[in-house]
Amino acid sequence: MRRKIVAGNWKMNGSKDLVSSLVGQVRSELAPLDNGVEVVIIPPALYVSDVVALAGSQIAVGVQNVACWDSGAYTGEIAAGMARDAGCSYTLVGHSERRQLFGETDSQVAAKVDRALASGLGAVICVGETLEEREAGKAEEVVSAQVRKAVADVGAEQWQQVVVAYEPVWAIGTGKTATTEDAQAMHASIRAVLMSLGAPADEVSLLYGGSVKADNAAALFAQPDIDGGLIGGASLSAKDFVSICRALP
Ligand code: G2H
Repeated sequence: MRRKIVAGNWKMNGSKDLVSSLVGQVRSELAPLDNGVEVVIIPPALYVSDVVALAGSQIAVGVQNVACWDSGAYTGEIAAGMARDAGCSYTLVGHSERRQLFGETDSQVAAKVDRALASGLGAVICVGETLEEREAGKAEEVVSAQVRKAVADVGAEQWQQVVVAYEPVWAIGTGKTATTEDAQAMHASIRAVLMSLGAPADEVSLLYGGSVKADNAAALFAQPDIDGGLIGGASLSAKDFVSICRALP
């Protein structure tokens, strides 16, 4: 049985005020929800403890990034073990904004996955092609290579901590969404890649991300290989985020 997950990535947005208004509202509106969805809130790291304090048992908390190292002279970095210590259960790894704006490489992504899993965090590994790569017919090749490199060191007993989020770069924050058919095709291809690597691919949750909204979530989540979503902009509204959580079958 694969976990159904909706994770809200706040990116560099939010405030203490948003934490207290949004988390409380999401928590109370989710209370009667019985579709088995695992809800994760991923605020900026400075607000993790505030979200943890308000989240209750129905909402898990994550960080948006962790370091490649466990500790030491790495000013400004946050270790996976620290995120775990602060109450996080997940971290994003390799979000396209990290790859594109901060030059994060496939080998750094693999090292972060390794540190996250060793620290007991779930790693939401983000992959996705650019518009140029899609138009050149290389989307599956690019995404497959990203997946293979990111999970190269995952141990047989660690797969239950791995989640893959497919986020086509051209769909992020742009209002454009992949068609349900294209999204499903890529998710099926990612699952096939995981299977070819010897992973228990049917048990790994695959999320779609990129302009998921309250009005397009249900169609995406109805696809057989889409197990939930990674939500950016729409996760900053309690009403929209809860609607998306409810859209899972
Ligand atoms: C993709 C997504 C969340 P948005 O980055 O990671 O953001 O939903 O705003 O496109």
